[in-house]
Amino acid sequence: MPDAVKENRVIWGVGTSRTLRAHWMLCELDLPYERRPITSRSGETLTAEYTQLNPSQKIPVLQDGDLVLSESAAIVNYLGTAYGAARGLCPPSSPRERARYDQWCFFVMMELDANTLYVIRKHEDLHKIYGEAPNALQAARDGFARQAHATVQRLSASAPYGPYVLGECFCGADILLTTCLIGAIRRKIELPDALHDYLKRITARDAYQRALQINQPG
Ligand SMILES: N[C@@H](CCC(=O)N[C@@H](CS)C(=O)NCC(=O)O)C(=O)O
Repeated sequence: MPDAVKENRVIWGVGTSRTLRAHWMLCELDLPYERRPITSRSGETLTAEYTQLNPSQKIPVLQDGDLVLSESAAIVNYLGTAYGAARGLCPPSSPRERARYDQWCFFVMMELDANTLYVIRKHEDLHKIYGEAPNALQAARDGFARQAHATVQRLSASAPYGPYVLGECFCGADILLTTCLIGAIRRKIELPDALHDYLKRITARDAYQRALQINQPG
């Protein structure tokens, strides 16, 4: 029996930056899992079976034994907490370090994803559903660029400085940040040089390269 079936670990969803986060963390951890390659806007998230797993009808979802988890950041952090100790991928446990880690996660998910990239996706790619909204679109693009500069300041304020968001150790928050920066480049938002340097270091990781392949639809 394959390890993934034995361990009953499944990721639902491929093809988006949010599904990439879950596959990437599993690749970092070298954990076996089964991949259910459903895609967004295909109707596959609307079935009764899937809605039971995630009432929001969105990807990704992780099943780990009897645990069912949605929200890409929660999946990344759960996997790191549950399985990351040996690889230094556990979020920090001291209250202050954990607070700094959470600050990165919430900052990225709100300011670089929900408030900006997701608004751009809605009113650019999905304008037939969400409507044309040129002012909202421009504000989201400008907002991302502004928060990208804030990211550089946050990175340089992190002690010790780099190469990762918490300093010397790669962590789940780097996965969240990287997927948003790649999304911004795809949408032709200019990024400061420091973020291109950051991306060069992170995207050279073998686990990232493997996850990119696994996250391909099909
Ligand atoms: N906050 C959620 C957002 C998930 C999300 O928006 N997923 C999109 C694809 S990137 C989706 O499943 N859309 C399907 C749909 O709306 O039909 C997360 O980070 O996991």
